[in-house]
Amino acid sequence: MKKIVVTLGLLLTLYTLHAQTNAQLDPKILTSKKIMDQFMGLRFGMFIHWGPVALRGTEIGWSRHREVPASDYDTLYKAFNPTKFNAEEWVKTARDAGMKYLTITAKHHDGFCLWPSAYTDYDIMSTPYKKDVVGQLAKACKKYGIRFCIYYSVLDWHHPQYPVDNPYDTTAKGKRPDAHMDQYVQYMKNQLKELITHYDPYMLWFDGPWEAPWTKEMALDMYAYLKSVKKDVIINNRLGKQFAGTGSSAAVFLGDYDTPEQRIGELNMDILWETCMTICEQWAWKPNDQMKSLQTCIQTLAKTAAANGNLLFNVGPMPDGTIEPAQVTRLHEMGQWLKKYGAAIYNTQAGPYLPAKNYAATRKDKKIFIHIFENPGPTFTLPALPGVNVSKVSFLNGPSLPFKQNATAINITLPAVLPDLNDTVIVLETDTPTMRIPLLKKDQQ
Ligand code: H79
Repeated sequence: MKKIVVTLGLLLTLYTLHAQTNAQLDPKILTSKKIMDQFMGLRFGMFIHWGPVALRGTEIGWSRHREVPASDYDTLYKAFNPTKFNAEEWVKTARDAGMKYLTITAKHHDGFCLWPSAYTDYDIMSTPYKKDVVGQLAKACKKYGIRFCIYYSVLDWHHPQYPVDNPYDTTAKGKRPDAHMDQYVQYMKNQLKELITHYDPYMLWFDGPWEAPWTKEMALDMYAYLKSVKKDVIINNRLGKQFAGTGSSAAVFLGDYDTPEQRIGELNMDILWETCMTICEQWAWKPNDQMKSLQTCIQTLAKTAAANGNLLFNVGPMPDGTIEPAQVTRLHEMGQWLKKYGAAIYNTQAGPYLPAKNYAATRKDKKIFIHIFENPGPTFTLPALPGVNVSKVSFLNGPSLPFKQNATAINITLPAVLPDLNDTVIVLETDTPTMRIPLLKKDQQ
């Protein structure tokens, strides 16, 4: 009897989880595995947070009504004139960094639209600049073979029909005089159709579904609508009310992949994810923002790939339309590393070793790539892989290394100075396709 109750309880739990996932959608509208595999193979993309707020150097997501009074914030567009903006320069910076896709904030929480929208005047055509930023980027991406993606915020603290205008004043919530969520959702659909048909994005990156006016039903309806406009468009998991954003272990979300923010996701071979992270501290540009070291940048990318995720690495361009030279240089340095070690990042998968303190692993075909983050000394010891024979060990794109293997360990002899102080990659060549090797368990490593 007890067993039946437990089984029933388990079934109910499973059913509830199931009902909250993509299973609520017609499977016919889900993005194909082939497209998702291709996307995950890209591994590295550029996120761009930009808009008139760059004139104040404060955060695009939450400085309106806080550091910047709304009356000031909402009129910044009148002075937004990025005359040095050159879409090809940005895209070349991304390509040079080894990035394979680019995601632009077409509309962030502040409601400003970086493209000429037929549905609002709060857009780039009302600025002195008067040129289509989204369109120029889409075109440049096409020219340079970078996949073009669009960020669009569900919540919009500027639009009069969206009920919340101020996330800080709880008494103001839902009290906008012209609030009309159904009409606002129609505005979203109009704009998203406009964006899809004009710019043909590879992916839509939603954000800000957490406020009360946006419901699960609206999310499901929007998802189906977008797929009816472009069947194969990839959609992240932030249309749904429940998105993990906190880690890849949560199985409950709507969309193609999970989106841990400002941290590397957890190793997961089943749930797809992309970490979004800033190159400095703020999403939008701020003067003298603290930039991450090259070592942190490279190791972040390697640790992300070694946890089976993508990295969407963010820059916030300046109000004149250029990316800070120091950031362009840092991205270039990452690209130089990728030129030599890209085979250990692109189109790889994580494992079979689990991410460790001073190393992490990726794999492809008959190769395991060990990313070394800290010099381990003259002998580097890895646990043996049950049933796997290592036939050769070498630096990636470098000389072979002496090694010995027995039933419990692989001991590799290293020179005193490693070729790359940020992440030296060692290749283990095996007799069998490495994806057949199960992930090691914690107690095996
Ligand atoms: O676009 C970037 C951020 O602007 C956006 N997501 C990434 C990709 C984002 N918007 N909101 N959040 C992330 C969650 C932010 C919450 C907080 Fe706060 C910001 C906590 C503290 C500052 C909200 C605002 C609560 C207090 C102020």
